[in-house]
Amino acid sequence: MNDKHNNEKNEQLERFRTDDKGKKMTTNQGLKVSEDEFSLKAGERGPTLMEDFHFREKMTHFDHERIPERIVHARGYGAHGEFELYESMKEYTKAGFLQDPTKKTPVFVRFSTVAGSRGSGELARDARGFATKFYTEEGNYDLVGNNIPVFFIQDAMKFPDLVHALKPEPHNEIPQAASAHDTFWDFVANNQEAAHMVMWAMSDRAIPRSFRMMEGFGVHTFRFVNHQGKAHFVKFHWKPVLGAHSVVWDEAQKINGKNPDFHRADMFGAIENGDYPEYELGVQIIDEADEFKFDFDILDSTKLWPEEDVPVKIIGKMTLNRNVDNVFAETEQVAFHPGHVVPGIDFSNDPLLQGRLFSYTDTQLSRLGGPNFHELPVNRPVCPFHNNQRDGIARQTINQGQVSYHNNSLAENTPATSSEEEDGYVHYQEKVEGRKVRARSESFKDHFTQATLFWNSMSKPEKEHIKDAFSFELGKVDSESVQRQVVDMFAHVSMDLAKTVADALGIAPPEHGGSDITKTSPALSQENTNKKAKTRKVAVLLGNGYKGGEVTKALNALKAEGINPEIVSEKLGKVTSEEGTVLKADHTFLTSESVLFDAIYVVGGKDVSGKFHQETAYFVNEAFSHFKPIGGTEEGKKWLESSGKAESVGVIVSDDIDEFVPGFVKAIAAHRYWDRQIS
Ligand code: HDD
Repeated sequence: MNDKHNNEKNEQLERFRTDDKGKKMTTNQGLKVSEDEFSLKAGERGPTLMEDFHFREKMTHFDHERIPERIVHARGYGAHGEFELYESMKEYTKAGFLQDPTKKTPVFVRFSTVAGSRGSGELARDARGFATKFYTEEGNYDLVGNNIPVFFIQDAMKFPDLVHALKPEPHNEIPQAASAHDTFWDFVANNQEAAHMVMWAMSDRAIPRSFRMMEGFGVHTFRFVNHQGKAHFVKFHWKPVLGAHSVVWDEAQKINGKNPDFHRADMFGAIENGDYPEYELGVQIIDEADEFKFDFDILDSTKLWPEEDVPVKIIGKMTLNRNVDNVFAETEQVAFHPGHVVPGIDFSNDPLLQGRLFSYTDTQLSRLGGPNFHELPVNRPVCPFHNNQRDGIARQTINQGQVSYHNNSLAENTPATSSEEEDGYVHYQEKVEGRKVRARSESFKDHFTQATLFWNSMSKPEKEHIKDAFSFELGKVDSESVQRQVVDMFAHVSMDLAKTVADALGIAPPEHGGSDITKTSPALSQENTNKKAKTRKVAVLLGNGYKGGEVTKALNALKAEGINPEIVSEKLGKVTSEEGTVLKADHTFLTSESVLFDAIYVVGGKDVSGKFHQETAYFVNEAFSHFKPIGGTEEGKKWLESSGKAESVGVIVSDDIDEFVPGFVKAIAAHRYWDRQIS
């Protein structure tokens, strides 16, 4: 039993785990196998025989190992953990898992990119899925969100169109995991409600440094309902304790080549290391009476509630502390659904949410092959479940008894329904009236105010990154008409943005546009996030002939701050100091690159080759151009001084380790030095 961080869910999963190591091989029927290398043949060089049941079983199973990948969010990474509440939320909701701060709730989280296939590079410019399954005592509650608080469209009716436009183009299946192509931007220009989310997608948010360093949002407006039946509108937020951080676009593209598994490797390593990723759960709450108090419609998923207007109340923390045992069984087969709710959490009339309530079960039917996917270990609730649903493909439960209908007398009308007092789920009795119409509400028609709010809230470097992102993406679009339409559209967000992009594309600047929105929301800028050095990865460029005592002292001091230094040298194995002591290289210049690290510590050594110098120059120059902190002692310090970099911001050099380490740790926590100039 994997008893680290045990809880109800882990105990349940334990019943399904099996370890084949050390066991005798059998067929699926339990028959011991005598030979597993050669098929049964009529003579050594003869034809294979039909009666070879072992071959047939082995091959048949293999032939059917794959299931359809998710239509969106195919590339994902899952982990187990738990959620603890800071304070009871009973004033707002009767949800059992939000009542008692001493109670911990097991969770499973799956992070994902949206557009790419199952094996695609993880550093795509894309939204990230952030889906959480809370295994509560009242049933599973799924918060199926993204790392962006708004969405491209307002009505689920358009979701297939959006996804068709975003996915690789159908005539040549190009490009993989990228929005930089004609159909996506054609969709954007002709469905202008996308303006706000596109601003986010072109921002640093779409290239996170780590799943551990990104926010999560439930996006839609939901309802909290308390024991007295009083409802409030609510939006959910996950705030990463390490802060929200990103890489730069050039780096993202290189990481995709050097290590397309970068995000999962980062997550897996952090959890195995005991650096458990933590996210605080926040809620924004609006009284029902205030529904119409805002200059946007709270049912519109292309709008956020500025945190300065509706503060985020932090109510608990989720810690991810256990990697899965088997990616297919858990991460691939987990089935999320925004409609998996518990008493005390209800829906709003957001038309995007309402459509999602249909789509998620429907997709599991083809993906997981039938209606019994709730029986898969990862999907089972930790509380018992009883009803009259029966049979279907791959049914595992053996329902006893004669009766499978309601009402009945033969089983005393059980399984019985529960009243509201007995915690039966009762839908919030919102009064609804209106004509049946297919229309967009007048209150959903402003597509640009919040897009400009987002733009206004960005720091200067963040704005530069957005301009570059638009210029990159539209630079990959073949149709000049589409480029023109997009530039004209975003002129309504910012003339500065639109003109810069037009210039980069070599097309005429927009003639009309501009915005008179001046409001900002500082919470939207990643400049204002938590900044910590803990868990950051530092490449230590080390060659033979370094000062052993000094380097060991520096490495230990960095580790004491929770930083992970990894030694990069010319070869794997021993790197010998001038005193003859030895450190082990974790990587070579061939197997690693600066883009895989948060910071570089250059030490060098007295006995290094010309090639070492050349490789170091490449490593450091690249990290420098990605605005990363760089440290140098010994030969490294000299090299940084002679190359002119030592004077730049975020470059820390010293001969005194006691002085060097605190300065370097501070620089690592700062993450990036955007205003760096080559001196
Ligand atoms: Fe969705 C998967 C998040 C709109 C239909 N969605 C999926 C996943 C996430 C989201 C995180 C992956 C879950 C996992 O890890 O298994 N989706 C969102 C958010 C949305 C959103 C935050 C807007 C606020 N989605 C949305 C709409 C529809 C769908 C409007 C259709 C009406 N989404 C799906 C789906 C998927 C899915 C096709 C594919 C795999 C799955 O459901 O299980 O049903």
